[in-house]
Amino acid sequence: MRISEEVKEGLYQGNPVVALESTIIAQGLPYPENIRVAIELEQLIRDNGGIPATIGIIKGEIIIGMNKNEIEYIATAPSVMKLSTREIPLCVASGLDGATTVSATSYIAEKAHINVFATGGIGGVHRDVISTFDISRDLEELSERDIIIVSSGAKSILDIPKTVEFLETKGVLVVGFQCNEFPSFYSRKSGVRIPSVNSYEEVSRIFKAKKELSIKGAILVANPVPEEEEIPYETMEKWINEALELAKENGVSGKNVTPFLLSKIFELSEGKALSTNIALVKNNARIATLIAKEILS
Ligand code: PSU
Ligand code: MN
Repeated sequence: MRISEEVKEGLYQGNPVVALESTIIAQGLPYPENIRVAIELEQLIRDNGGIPATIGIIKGEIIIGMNKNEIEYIATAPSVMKLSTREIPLCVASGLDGATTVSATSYIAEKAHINVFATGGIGGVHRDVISTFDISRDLEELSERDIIIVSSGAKSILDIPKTVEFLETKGVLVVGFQCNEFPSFYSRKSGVRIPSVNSYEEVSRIFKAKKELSIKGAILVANPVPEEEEIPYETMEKWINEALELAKENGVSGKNVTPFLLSKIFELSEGKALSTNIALVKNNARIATLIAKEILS
């Protein structure tokens, strides 16, 4: 495991470090936007007074705080594994390249004593769960990690009510950042009500109370996409159903489902979904940095 000098120094000095995942770079966003966004996210965190720590694995080495070359490498290398926590040892032991999902990133971030993690959307319970049993490892992992994760909820390629129920079963605290509905990634609504928090300070107090009480499990801060970038729920529903249909026709299964659906939605929306995706991740990185600062103050 290698921690970059910047991140090491930041942690040592008690500065706000924010973890970022690499699956969004390698499998979530298309090239060349993936490189541009990864670099811009880091810059945005720095501009807000934080230290970015992009996490991923290159040739078997776990890196916390990838540099620009490493980000470019993971964005373009031909066979980058998509890693949930269980595959970390496989990737490390075989000396392979791997991009970390929410589950693997939160595991590694916690090991490095990073408290806050920003992403786009988390994995969840898939709509066809009854026949496929497909529930993302993200949910179980978050139930065991001591971290704050800022995400725009989950995509409605998933079954959002079941995802939120499962998070409750697993003991993951879900709070809406200045909202009381679990956001569905591209749109601000989903119909699922959640408690709301109004300030960074409130999130920080909850995090500290949870620690003092030794209650394990992440705090999922659900931060809706900015209004001006939102795609109406009904429009999304149409594209999602088309993408789901295509996935079925092509026999896509397992860990290929999420990346397949994402890329189809980008195509069907003629780029709108991509620009919304980028806007919301950036907004999450900013909010995560401000929360990380508050925790340390
Ligand atoms: N949702 C998105 N974009 C993403 C992902 C999810 O909108 O890039 C990625 C994240 O890394 C998440 C992973 O942790 O997909 C979940 O994959 P799966 O459904 O295979 O567990
Ligand atoms: Mn899955």
